[in-house]
Amino acid sequence: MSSNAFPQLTAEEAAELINDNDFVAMSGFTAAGAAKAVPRALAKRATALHEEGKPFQIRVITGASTGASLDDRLAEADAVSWRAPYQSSKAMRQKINAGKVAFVDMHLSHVPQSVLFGFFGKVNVAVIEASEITADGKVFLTTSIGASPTFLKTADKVIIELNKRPSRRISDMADIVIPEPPPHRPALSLQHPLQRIGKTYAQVDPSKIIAVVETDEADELGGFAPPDEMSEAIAGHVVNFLSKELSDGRIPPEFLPLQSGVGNVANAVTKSMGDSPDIPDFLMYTEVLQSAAFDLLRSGRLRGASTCALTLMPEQMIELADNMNYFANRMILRPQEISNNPAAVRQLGVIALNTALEADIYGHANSTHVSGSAIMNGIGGSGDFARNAYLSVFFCPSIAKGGKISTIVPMCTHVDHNEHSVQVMVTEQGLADLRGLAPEARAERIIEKCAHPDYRSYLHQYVKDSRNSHIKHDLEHCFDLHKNLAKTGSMLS
Ligand code: 0RQ
Repeated sequence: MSSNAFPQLTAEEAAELINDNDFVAMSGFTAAGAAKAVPRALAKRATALHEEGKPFQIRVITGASTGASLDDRLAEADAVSWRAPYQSSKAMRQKINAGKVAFVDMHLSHVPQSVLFGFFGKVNVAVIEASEITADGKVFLTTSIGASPTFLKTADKVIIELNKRPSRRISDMADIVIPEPPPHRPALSLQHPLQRIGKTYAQVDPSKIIAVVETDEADELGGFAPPDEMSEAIAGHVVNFLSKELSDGRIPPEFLPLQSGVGNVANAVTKSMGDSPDIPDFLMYTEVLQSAAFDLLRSGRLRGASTCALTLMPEQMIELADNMNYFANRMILRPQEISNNPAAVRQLGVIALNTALEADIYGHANSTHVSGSAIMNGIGGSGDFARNAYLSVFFCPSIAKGGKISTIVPMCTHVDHNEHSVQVMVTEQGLADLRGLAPEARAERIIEKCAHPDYRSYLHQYVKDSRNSHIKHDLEHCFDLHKNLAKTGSMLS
């Protein structure tokens, strides 16, 4: 599996090769395929150095979020000064919101090109998980591709975590290509989600490899909660809407590929799509393949999926490895500049299904910042898909924190997806189809269909009291619900 051409080091020895203030690019797109042993050792090293009163912090870029060994351990050790493009770690989030880590929240499709052109400076070291490396520099990646091909190409030095746990055959699903840089970039030729346009491996200049660290570890994935009443209600509205679009001819009879975001509601929606007799067998063109989609692949309801990462349960990983001939024909793992490529999303007619933290009565959506300030995870790939989708759907529960928060508000405190990119808004209360509606009609529909009944009269009154214009707002009062929440812990008090 490993080539003896490269220095075989322990994780601790490899961590010694990374210097204070280095810019370090690590593999990982969700916890799938994330570097594990080296960041854990780096965290220990940082703690030891800090105890001696010595500085040690690195700047970290990854494909997307990662597992506990990377973001949690490094954040807890105060070992990170700068982080991009996305994270979902409680410890990292706390450091960011305390102003101790500078965090750059980015569209995931932009990451490889930004690194390739040095927008953030030179990558000193890449730490990449792989299942095999050959003497001539072919790197077979594991459960995600992310931005690893570009990190391998651009980094000065490379450390490979050679993980023997994931099946080596996972890379049969990989389809890796780094598009030519602009202005000579050819049009992306993807006529079908399962079309192959690349190779099964990434390439590295073998002379850059300073260490190979052997590991045997599963991805550090959390579980999914089984669908509850709320997520089933949201899923029900989405499925009814899409089946009506299909029967009315606004979705072609063979259906369109789906993108589904992260989390339990997204998982429940995917499951309900599979359960519905009104939805034909379908395809996915997505960035994260979660457990419900894997079940649908097995049953055949999902005809195939293009993704950037496999966010699967450990038992599903075993099943995948045992049935690789079946799954390898139905799944493609792509780098994030292809899985999230705006041109591909537009060309294939992807239906984008993403989650918001809050939405306003005119249809802007906030996916990232609680009350406009505290980061949750980041925009991730939601913007890549929402802006370019055939149909862009956002959902969230109508209330949070037991009703103290309405997720439908007069004005979003932070906008990730503006009204032009949000065509359908859904909560457990109902679905607001916003297509063709001018602002006042959008407000009426969102309040009636999506807002929780406890907040509807407040929101109607807000519109009524607002200054008459194309978009009716009252700049003195548009954040009153948020101000109440900050003062009293509840929006309506
Ligand atoms: O708080 O954790 O204390 O209970 O926020 O809320 O409802 O569990 O939401 O886990 O589905 O995540 C938008 C964050 C939703 C996610 C977001 C509180 C709520 C709870 C979490 P607790 P839920 P989910 C592909 C696509 C952006 C990236 C993306 C996300 C916690 O989906 O990160 O889409 N999306 N990527 O109580 C204050 C509000 C709130 C609120 C909820 N309005 N105000 N708190 N909460 N609404 C993947 C990738 O890109 C890799």
